[in-house]
Amino acid sequence: MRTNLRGRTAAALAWVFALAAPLHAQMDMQHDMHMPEGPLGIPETRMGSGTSWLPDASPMHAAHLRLGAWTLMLHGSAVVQYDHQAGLRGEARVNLIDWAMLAASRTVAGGRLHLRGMISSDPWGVGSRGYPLLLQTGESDRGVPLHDHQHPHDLFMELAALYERPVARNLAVSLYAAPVGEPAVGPAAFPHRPSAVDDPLAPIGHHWQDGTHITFGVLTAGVFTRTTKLEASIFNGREPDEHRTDFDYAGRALDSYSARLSVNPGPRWTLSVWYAYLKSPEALHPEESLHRLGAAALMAQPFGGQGQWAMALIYGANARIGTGRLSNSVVVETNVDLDGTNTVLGRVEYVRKTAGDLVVASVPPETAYDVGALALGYHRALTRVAGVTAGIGLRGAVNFVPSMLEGVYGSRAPVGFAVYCTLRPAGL
Ligand SMILES: [Cu+2]
Repeated sequence: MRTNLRGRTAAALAWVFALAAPLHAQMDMQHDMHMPEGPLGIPETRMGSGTSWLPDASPMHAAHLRLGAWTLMLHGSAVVQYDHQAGLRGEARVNLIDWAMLAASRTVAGGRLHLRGMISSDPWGVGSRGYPLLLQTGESDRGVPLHDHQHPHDLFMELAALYERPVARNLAVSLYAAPVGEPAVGPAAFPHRPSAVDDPLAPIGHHWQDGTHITFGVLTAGVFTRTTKLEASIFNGREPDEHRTDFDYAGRALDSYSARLSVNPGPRWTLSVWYAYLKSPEALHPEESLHRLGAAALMAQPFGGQGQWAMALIYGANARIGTGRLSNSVVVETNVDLDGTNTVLGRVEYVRKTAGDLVVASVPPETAYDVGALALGYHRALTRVAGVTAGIGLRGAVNFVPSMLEGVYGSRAPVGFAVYCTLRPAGL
Protein backbone atom coordinates (compact mmCIF):
# COMPACT_ATOMS: atom_id res chain seq x y z
CA MET A 1 0.00 0.00 0.00
CA ARG A 2 2.73 2.43 1.03
CA THR A 3 4.94 1.50 -1.93
CA ASN A 4 1.95 1.96 -4.17
CA LEU A 5 1.37 5.42 -2.70
CA ARG A 6 4.99 6.41 -3.18
CA GLY A 7 4.98 5.09 -6.75
CA ARG A 8 1.86 7.07 -7.51
CA THR A 9 3.32 10.28 -6.08
CA ALA A 10 6.49 9.89 -8.15
CA ALA A 11 4.45 9.16 -11.28
CA ALA A 12 2.28 12.15 -10.52
CA LEU A 13 5.21 14.55 -10.21
CA ALA A 14 6.82 13.22 -13.37
CA TRP A 15 3.64 13.90 -15.28
CA VAL A 16 3.27 17.39 -13.92
CA PHE A 17 6.68 18.31 -15.24
CA ALA A 18 6.14 16.48 -18.52
CA LEU A 19 2.95 18.44 -19.05
CA ALA A 20 4.52 21.72 -18.10
CA ALA A 21 7.45 21.55 -20.53
CA PRO A 22 5.53 21.47 -23.84
CA LEU A 23 3.05 24.02 -22.53
CA HIS A 24 5.92 26.36 -21.85
CA ALA A 25 7.19 25.94 -25.42
CA GLN A 26 3.72 26.46 -26.89
CA MET A 27 2.99 29.57 -24.91
CA ASP A 28 6.22 31.26 -25.90
CA MET A 29 5.09 31.16 -29.51
CA GLN A 30 1.61 32.36 -28.86
CA HIS A 31 1.82 36.06 -28.00
CA ASP A 32 -1.09 38.19 -29.08
CA MET A 33 -2.92 35.93 -31.49
CA HIS A 34 -6.66 36.45 -31.70
CA MET A 35 -8.98 33.60 -31.00
CA PRO A 36 -10.64 32.46 -34.22
CA GLU A 37 -14.38 32.79 -34.60
CA GLY A 38 -16.52 29.95 -35.84
CA PRO A 39 -19.29 30.02 -38.46
CA LEU A 40 -21.96 32.73 -37.89
CA GLY A 41 -19.48 34.67 -35.78
CA ILE A 42 -19.91 32.33 -32.81
CA PRO A 43 -16.95 32.82 -30.45
CA GLU A 44 -14.60 29.93 -29.77
CA THR A 45 -15.32 30.16 -26.04
CA ARG A 46 -18.74 28.64 -26.75
CA MET A 47 -17.22 25.29 -27.75
CA GLY A 48 -17.63 22.82 -24.92
CA SER A 49 -16.70 19.15 -24.75
CA GLY A 50 -17.88 17.11 -27.73
CA THR A 51 -20.36 19.32 -29.56
CA SER A 52 -21.85 20.90 -26.43
CA TRP A 53 -22.17 24.64 -26.00
CA LEU A 54 -20.89 26.74 -23.12
CA PRO A 55 -21.79 30.35 -22.33
CA ASP A 56 -19.84 32.72 -24.62
CA ALA A 57 -18.49 34.48 -21.52
CA SER A 58 -16.72 31.29 -20.34
CA PRO A 59 -13.01 31.72 -19.66
CA MET A 60 -10.68 30.01 -22.08
CA HIS A 61 -7.76 28.08 -20.60
CA ALA A 62 -5.75 27.26 -23.68
CA ALA A 63 -2.55 28.00 -25.53
CA HIS A 64 -2.89 28.97 -29.20
CA LEU A 65 -0.40 28.59 -32.01
CA ARG A 66 -0.71 29.33 -35.73
CA LEU A 67 0.84 26.79 -38.11
CA GLY A 68 0.22 27.74 -41.74
CA ALA A 69 -3.52 27.50 -42.37
CA TRP A 70 -4.03 25.63 -39.11
CA THR A 71 -4.72 27.06 -35.67
CA LEU A 72 -3.49 24.74 -32.95
CA MET A 73 -4.84 24.89 -29.45
CA LEU A 74 -3.62 23.06 -26.36
CA HIS A 75 -5.99 22.62 -23.43
CA GLY A 76 -5.33 20.63 -20.34
CA SER A 77 -5.48 20.17 -16.63
CA ALA A 78 -3.39 18.17 -14.19
CA VAL A 79 -4.28 17.71 -10.53
CA VAL A 80 -2.30 15.83 -7.91
CA GLN A 81 -4.51 15.21 -4.91
CA TYR A 82 -4.48 13.58 -1.53
CA ASP A 83 -8.04 12.33 -1.32
CA HIS A 84 -9.34 11.15 2.05
CA GLN A 85 -12.86 9.73 2.28
CA ALA A 86 -13.93 8.76 5.80
CA GLY A 87 -16.24 6.15 7.28
CA LEU A 88 -16.68 2.41 6.71
CA ARG A 89 -16.51 2.81 2.92
CA GLY A 90 -13.80 5.44 2.92
CA GLU A 91 -10.23 5.25 1.72
CA ALA A 92 -7.28 7.64 1.47
CA ARG A 93 -5.05 7.83 -1.60
CA VAL A 94 -2.83 10.09 -3.65
CA ASN A 95 -3.91 10.35 -7.31
CA LEU A 96 -2.99 12.21 -10.44
CA ILE A 97 -6.05 13.20 -12.46
CA ASP A 98 -5.33 14.82 -15.81
CA TRP A 99 -6.27 15.36 -19.41
CA ALA A 100 -4.61 17.13 -22.30
CA MET A 101 -6.27 18.07 -25.57
CA LEU A 102 -4.68 19.15 -28.82
CA ALA A 103 -7.14 20.70 -31.25
CA ALA A 104 -6.29 21.79 -34.78
CA SER A 105 -8.69 23.81 -36.89
CA ARG A 106 -8.68 25.38 -40.33
CA THR A 107 -10.97 26.66 -43.01
CA VAL A 108 -12.12 24.02 -45.50
CA ALA A 109 -14.63 24.58 -48.33
CA GLY A 110 -16.28 27.59 -46.73
CA GLY A 111 -16.55 25.97 -43.31
CA ARG A 112 -14.33 25.19 -40.35
CA LEU A 113 -12.76 21.80 -39.73
CA HIS A 114 -11.65 20.85 -36.21
CA LEU A 115 -9.53 17.81 -35.43
CA ARG A 116 -9.21 16.89 -31.78
CA GLY A 117 -7.21 14.44 -29.74
CA MET A 118 -7.56 14.21 -25.97
CA ILE A 119 -5.71 11.83 -23.69
CA SER A 120 -5.50 11.16 -19.98
CA SER A 121 -3.00 9.35 -17.79
CA ASP A 122 -5.80 8.30 -15.39
CA PRO A 123 -5.26 4.59 -16.16
CA TRP A 124 -1.95 4.92 -14.26
CA GLY A 125 -2.36 8.08 -12.18
CA VAL A 126 -5.72 7.02 -10.79
CA GLY A 127 -5.57 3.27 -11.39
CA SER A 128 -8.27 0.76 -12.26
CA ARG A 129 -10.03 1.01 -8.89
CA GLY A 130 -10.65 4.71 -9.38
CA TYR A 131 -10.16 7.41 -6.77
CA PRO A 132 -12.10 7.37 -3.48
CA LEU A 133 -15.38 9.32 -3.63
CA LEU A 134 -18.20 8.38 -1.27
CA LEU A 135 -21.50 7.50 -2.98
CA GLN A 136 -19.95 7.52 -6.47
CA THR A 137 -21.02 4.65 -8.72
CA GLY A 138 -20.60 3.61 -12.35
CA GLU A 139 -18.42 1.31 -14.47
CA SER A 140 -16.40 -1.58 -13.09
CA ASP A 141 -13.08 -2.99 -11.95
CA ARG A 142 -12.15 -6.69 -12.17
CA GLY A 143 -15.69 -7.64 -13.08
CA VAL A 144 -17.22 -5.93 -10.05
CA PRO A 145 -19.18 -2.64 -10.18
CA LEU A 146 -17.24 0.28 -8.73
CA HIS A 147 -18.78 2.00 -5.71
CA ASP A 148 -17.57 4.83 -3.53
CA HIS A 149 -14.89 5.40 -6.16
CA GLN A 150 -14.81 7.46 -9.35
CA HIS A 151 -13.58 5.31 -12.23
CA PRO A 152 -10.45 6.42 -14.10
CA HIS A 153 -11.06 7.97 -17.49
CA ASP A 154 -9.67 6.21 -20.53
CA LEU A 155 -6.28 6.94 -22.09
CA PHE A 156 -8.11 8.05 -25.25
CA MET A 157 -10.79 10.50 -24.14
CA GLU A 158 -11.51 11.92 -27.59
CA LEU A 159 -10.39 11.38 -31.18
CA ALA A 160 -12.77 13.38 -33.30
CA ALA A 161 -13.38 15.49 -36.38
CA LEU A 162 -15.96 18.28 -36.38
CA TYR A 163 -16.97 20.24 -39.47
CA GLU A 164 -19.18 23.32 -39.27
CA ARG A 165 -20.35 25.25 -42.29
CA PRO A 166 -22.75 28.15 -42.81
CA VAL A 167 -25.49 27.50 -45.36
CA ALA A 168 -27.41 30.79 -45.02
CA ARG A 169 -26.92 34.14 -43.33
CA ASN A 170 -28.00 32.79 -39.92
CA LEU A 171 -27.98 29.04 -40.43
CA ALA A 172 -25.19 26.50 -40.32
CA VAL A 173 -24.79 22.74 -40.26
CA SER A 174 -22.34 20.57 -38.39
CA LEU A 175 -21.10 17.02 -38.54
CA TYR A 176 -19.07 15.33 -35.79
CA ALA A 177 -17.47 11.93 -36.30
CA ALA A 178 -15.58 10.40 -33.42
CA PRO A 179 -14.00 6.97 -32.99
CA VAL A 180 -13.88 8.21 -29.36
CA GLY A 181 -16.00 11.15 -28.39
CA GLU A 182 -19.08 12.64 -26.81
CA PRO A 183 -22.59 12.24 -28.21
CA ALA A 184 -25.22 14.98 -27.84
CA VAL A 185 -26.23 13.95 -24.31
CA GLY A 186 -25.97 16.07 -21.18
CA PRO A 187 -24.30 19.42 -20.62
CA ALA A 188 -20.55 19.89 -21.24
CA ALA A 189 -18.91 17.10 -19.23
CA PHE A 190 -17.72 18.01 -15.73
CA PRO A 191 -13.94 17.87 -16.45
CA HIS A 192 -14.52 20.61 -19.05
CA ARG A 193 -17.18 22.70 -17.31
CA PRO A 194 -16.26 26.22 -16.12
CA SER A 195 -18.42 25.71 -13.00
CA ALA A 196 -16.26 22.70 -12.02
CA VAL A 197 -12.89 23.96 -13.22
CA ASP A 198 -11.24 24.11 -9.79
CA ASP A 199 -13.00 21.05 -8.33
CA PRO A 200 -11.04 17.90 -9.15
CA LEU A 201 -13.70 15.47 -7.89
CA ALA A 202 -16.57 14.17 -9.99
CA PRO A 203 -20.24 14.79 -9.30
CA ILE A 204 -21.94 11.68 -7.86
CA GLY A 205 -24.66 12.12 -10.51
CA HIS A 206 -22.09 11.66 -13.31
CA HIS A 207 -23.81 8.55 -14.73
CA TRP A 208 -27.22 10.25 -14.56
CA GLN A 209 -26.04 13.35 -16.45
CA ASP A 210 -22.82 13.52 -18.47
CA GLY A 211 -21.44 9.96 -18.10
CA THR A 212 -21.45 9.34 -21.86
CA HIS A 213 -18.62 11.83 -22.51
CA ILE A 214 -16.23 9.02 -23.47
CA THR A 215 -18.06 6.89 -26.02
CA PHE A 216 -16.39 4.55 -28.49
CA GLY A 217 -18.14 5.46 -31.73
CA VAL A 218 -20.17 8.64 -32.23
CA LEU A 219 -21.80 10.37 -35.21
CA THR A 220 -23.58 13.67 -34.57
CA ALA A 221 -25.33 15.93 -37.06
CA GLY A 222 -26.55 19.40 -36.13
CA VAL A 223 -28.19 22.54 -37.46
CA PHE A 224 -27.69 25.82 -35.70
CA THR A 225 -28.30 29.53 -35.78
CA ARG A 226 -26.37 32.16 -33.84
CA THR A 227 -28.36 31.26 -30.70
CA THR A 228 -29.89 27.81 -31.09
CA LYS A 229 -28.57 24.36 -31.96
CA LEU A 230 -30.45 21.14 -32.59
CA GLU A 231 -28.42 17.94 -32.75
CA ALA A 232 -28.97 14.23 -33.15
CA SER A 233 -26.43 11.47 -32.46
CA ILE A 234 -26.11 7.79 -33.07
CA PHE A 235 -23.48 6.08 -30.97
CA ASN A 236 -22.24 2.94 -29.26
CA GLY A 237 -24.21 2.87 -25.99
CA ARG A 238 -21.79 0.67 -24.05
CA GLU A 239 -19.78 2.42 -21.35
CA PRO A 240 -15.98 2.12 -21.48
CA ASP A 241 -14.80 -1.19 -20.06
CA GLU A 242 -12.22 -1.60 -17.32
CA HIS A 243 -9.28 -1.93 -19.75
CA ARG A 244 -8.58 1.77 -19.96
CA THR A 245 -5.96 1.90 -22.69
CA ASP A 246 -7.74 0.22 -25.61
CA PHE A 247 -10.68 0.97 -27.91
CA ASP A 248 -13.91 -0.57 -26.66
CA TYR A 249 -15.79 -1.56 -29.81
CA ALA A 250 -16.18 -5.29 -29.11
CA GLY A 251 -18.42 -5.83 -32.10
CA ARG A 252 -20.89 -3.15 -31.03
CA ALA A 253 -22.76 -1.11 -33.61
CA LEU A 254 -23.92 2.50 -33.30
CA ASP A 255 -26.93 1.09 -31.45
CA SER A 256 -27.98 4.06 -29.31
CA TYR A 257 -29.26 7.52 -30.17
CA SER A 258 -29.89 10.93 -28.68
CA ALA A 259 -31.11 14.43 -29.42
CA ARG A 260 -30.24 17.71 -27.75
CA LEU A 261 -31.45 21.28 -28.05
CA SER A 262 -29.09 24.03 -26.86
CA VAL A 263 -29.86 27.74 -26.64
CA ASN A 264 -27.49 30.61 -25.85
CA PRO A 265 -29.95 33.46 -25.29
CA GLY A 266 -27.16 35.91 -24.42
CA PRO A 267 -23.42 35.85 -23.73
CA ARG A 268 -23.82 34.53 -20.17
CA TRP A 269 -26.11 31.56 -20.52
CA THR A 270 -26.44 28.14 -22.12
CA LEU A 271 -29.72 26.29 -21.70
CA SER A 272 -30.10 22.72 -22.96
CA VAL A 273 -32.40 19.72 -22.89
CA TRP A 274 -31.64 16.19 -24.09
CA TYR A 275 -32.96 12.70 -24.45
CA ALA A 276 -30.95 9.53 -25.07
CA TYR A 277 -31.69 5.88 -25.57
CA LEU A 278 -28.74 3.84 -24.29
CA LYS A 279 -28.70 0.25 -25.42
CA SER A 280 -27.11 -2.07 -22.87
CA PRO A 281 -24.72 0.51 -21.37
CA GLU A 282 -23.29 -1.79 -18.70
CA ALA A 283 -21.31 -4.93 -19.52
CA LEU A 284 -22.29 -6.40 -16.13
CA HIS A 285 -26.01 -5.99 -16.93
CA PRO A 286 -26.20 -6.49 -20.71
CA GLU A 287 -29.96 -7.13 -20.55
CA GLU A 288 -30.67 -3.58 -19.31
CA SER A 289 -31.19 -0.57 -21.56
CA LEU A 290 -31.89 2.98 -20.46
CA HIS A 291 -33.77 6.14 -21.25
CA ARG A 292 -31.69 9.12 -20.12
CA LEU A 293 -33.05 12.64 -20.15
CA GLY A 294 -32.23 15.94 -18.60
CA ALA A 295 -31.92 19.69 -18.74
CA ALA A 296 -29.20 22.12 -17.77
CA ALA A 297 -28.56 25.83 -17.30
CA LEU A 298 -24.93 26.93 -17.39
CA MET A 299 -23.93 30.48 -16.53
CA ALA A 300 -20.61 32.32 -16.84
CA GLN A 301 -19.87 35.99 -16.30
CA PRO A 302 -17.04 38.29 -15.26
CA PHE A 303 -16.90 38.93 -11.52
CA GLY A 304 -15.48 42.13 -10.08
CA GLY A 305 -12.41 43.45 -11.90
CA GLN A 306 -10.48 40.29 -12.74
CA GLY A 307 -12.71 37.53 -11.43
CA GLN A 308 -15.00 35.09 -13.16
CA TRP A 309 -18.16 33.45 -11.89
CA ALA A 310 -19.51 30.21 -13.36
CA MET A 311 -22.50 28.19 -12.26
CA ALA A 312 -24.45 25.14 -13.41
CA LEU A 313 -27.83 23.70 -12.54
CA ILE A 314 -28.22 20.23 -14.02
CA TYR A 315 -31.07 17.78 -13.85
CA GLY A 316 -30.48 14.27 -15.19
CA ALA A 317 -32.53 11.11 -14.96
CA ASN A 318 -32.24 7.47 -15.95
CA ALA A 319 -35.13 5.08 -16.48
CA ARG A 320 -34.32 1.41 -16.92
CA ILE A 321 -36.51 0.22 -19.74
CA GLY A 322 -39.18 -2.11 -18.43
CA THR A 323 -39.25 -0.73 -14.89
CA GLY A 324 -41.17 2.46 -15.67
CA ARG A 325 -39.27 4.18 -12.86
CA LEU A 326 -37.38 7.41 -13.30
CA SER A 327 -34.36 7.86 -11.05
CA ASN A 328 -33.56 11.55 -10.70
CA SER A 329 -30.45 13.58 -9.98
CA VAL A 330 -29.84 17.28 -9.49
CA VAL A 331 -26.60 19.18 -9.08
CA VAL A 332 -25.90 22.84 -8.50
CA GLU A 333 -22.26 23.79 -8.73
CA THR A 334 -20.47 27.09 -8.70
CA ASN A 335 -16.96 28.36 -9.14
CA VAL A 336 -16.38 31.97 -8.08
CA ASP A 337 -12.98 33.30 -9.06
CA LEU A 338 -12.97 36.39 -6.85
CA ASP A 339 -9.96 38.22 -8.28
CA GLY A 340 -8.00 36.01 -10.68
CA THR A 341 -6.21 34.38 -7.72
CA ASN A 342 -8.68 33.25 -5.06
CA THR A 343 -11.55 30.95 -5.96
CA VAL A 344 -14.39 29.64 -3.86
CA LEU A 345 -16.19 26.57 -5.16
CA GLY A 346 -19.21 24.59 -4.12
CA ARG A 347 -21.41 21.73 -5.23
CA VAL A 348 -24.72 20.46 -3.87
CA GLU A 349 -26.14 17.19 -5.16
CA TYR A 350 -29.08 14.88 -4.88
CA VAL A 351 -29.26 11.47 -6.58
CA ARG A 352 -31.54 8.49 -6.24
CA LYS A 353 -29.36 5.37 -6.31
CA THR A 354 -30.20 1.72 -5.82
CA ALA A 355 -28.66 -0.99 -3.68
CA GLY A 356 -27.44 -2.43 -6.98
CA ASP A 357 -25.68 0.85 -7.89
CA LEU A 358 -24.11 1.18 -4.44
CA VAL A 359 -23.33 -2.56 -4.13
CA VAL A 360 -25.28 -3.10 -0.92
CA ALA A 361 -25.62 -6.87 -0.86
CA SER A 362 -27.97 -7.34 2.09
CA VAL A 363 -31.14 -6.04 0.39
CA PRO A 364 -32.82 -6.53 -3.03
CA PRO A 365 -30.83 -4.64 -5.72
CA GLU A 366 -33.82 -2.47 -6.71
CA THR A 367 -34.02 -0.96 -3.19
CA ALA A 368 -33.68 2.79 -3.80
CA TYR A 369 -32.07 5.41 -1.60
CA ASP A 370 -32.06 9.20 -1.71
CA VAL A 371 -28.46 10.30 -1.24
CA GLY A 372 -26.77 13.68 -1.39
CA ALA A 373 -23.52 15.55 -1.06
CA LEU A 374 -22.46 19.07 -0.18
CA ALA A 375 -18.93 20.13 -1.09
CA LEU A 376 -17.13 23.41 -0.48
CA GLY A 377 -13.64 24.30 -1.51
CA TYR A 378 -11.06 26.99 -1.92
CA HIS A 379 -8.45 27.23 -4.66
CA ARG A 380 -5.59 29.69 -4.89
CA ALA A 381 -3.51 30.36 -7.96
CA LEU A 382 0.11 30.54 -6.81
CA THR A 383 2.25 31.34 -9.81
CA ARG A 384 1.75 32.01 -13.47
CA VAL A 385 4.87 31.14 -15.41
CA ALA A 386 5.05 31.11 -19.20
CA GLY A 387 1.30 30.83 -19.55
CA VAL A 388 0.89 28.01 -17.04
CA THR A 389 -0.95 28.55 -13.77
CA ALA A 390 -0.08 26.46 -10.73
CA GLY A 391 -2.38 26.45 -7.75
CA ILE A 392 -3.38 24.66 -4.57
CA GLY A 393 -6.80 23.75 -3.28
CA LEU A 394 -8.67 22.29 -0.38
CA ARG A 395 -12.09 20.69 -0.66
CA GLY A 396 -14.33 19.28 2.03
CA ALA A 397 -17.58 17.38 1.59
CA VAL A 398 -20.41 16.07 3.74
CA ASN A 399 -22.46 13.25 2.27
CA PHE A 400 -25.99 12.36 3.27
CA VAL A 401 -27.37 8.83 3.40
CA PRO A 402 -30.70 7.57 4.76
CA SER A 403 -30.82 5.66 8.05
CA MET A 404 -31.05 2.37 6.12
CA LEU A 405 -27.48 2.98 4.94
CA GLU A 406 -26.08 4.14 8.28
CA GLY A 407 -24.68 0.69 9.04
CA VAL A 408 -23.02 0.54 5.60
CA TYR A 409 -21.31 3.95 5.77
CA GLY A 410 -20.81 4.10 9.55
CA SER A 411 -22.73 7.39 9.80
CA ARG A 412 -25.65 9.30 8.30
CA ALA A 413 -23.23 12.03 7.20
CA PRO A 414 -19.86 10.56 6.21
CA VAL A 415 -17.29 13.18 5.21
CA GLY A 416 -14.40 13.47 2.82
CA PHE A 417 -11.70 15.96 2.01
CA ALA A 418 -9.04 16.51 -0.61
CA VAL A 419 -5.89 18.63 -0.70
CA TYR A 420 -4.65 19.21 -4.23
CA CYS A 421 -2.23 20.97 -6.54
CA THR A 422 -3.33 22.10 -10.00
CA LEU A 423 -1.56 22.95 -13.23
CA ARG A 424 -3.22 24.31 -16.39
CA PRO A 425 -2.83 26.85 -19.15
CA ALA A 426 -3.69 30.34 -17.95
CA GLY A 427 -6.82 31.97 -19.24
CA LEU A 428 -6.53 34.26 -22.24
CU1 LIG B 1 -16.45 10.60 -16.80
